Formats: sequence, structure tokens, C-alpha cells
Amino acid sequence: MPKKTINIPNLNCGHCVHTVEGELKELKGMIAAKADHTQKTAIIEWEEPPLNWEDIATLLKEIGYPAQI
Ligand SMILES: [Cu+2]
Repeated sequence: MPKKTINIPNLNCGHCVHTVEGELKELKGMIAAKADHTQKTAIIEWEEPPLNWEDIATLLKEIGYPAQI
């Protein structure tokens, strides 16, 4: 399965991690989303077809966690 680490600078605590993981896991095709507020990253794993990165960036921005994808 494809895997990618994305940088999310606004991840500050466990609550942020919970929020971001929950939103990412809702996305179609997403298999796993593991966020880490000490690293300020989220590792995501998905199945084909490819994820729409623009949609993911928009989603994260809307909930207050703009990402560098
Ligand atoms: Cu937080």
C-alpha cells in the first residue's frame, strides 16, 4: 500500500492528533492515519486509486491544520 508522511505544523497536542486522525480516516480509500504531535507529522496509508491531494489539503486547512503535502 502507498504510504506518505505529511507535515502539519499546527499539531500541538493529543487533541489535535485525535481530530486530524479522525478526519483523515473518513476519506475514501484511507487505510491508516497516524499523527504525531511531537514530530508534527501524519503518516497516511491508502489503497488505490490514488488520493486527491488537493482535497486533503483543503480538508486539513478547513479544520485548522494546514498541511505541507
Ligand atoms: Cu492540540
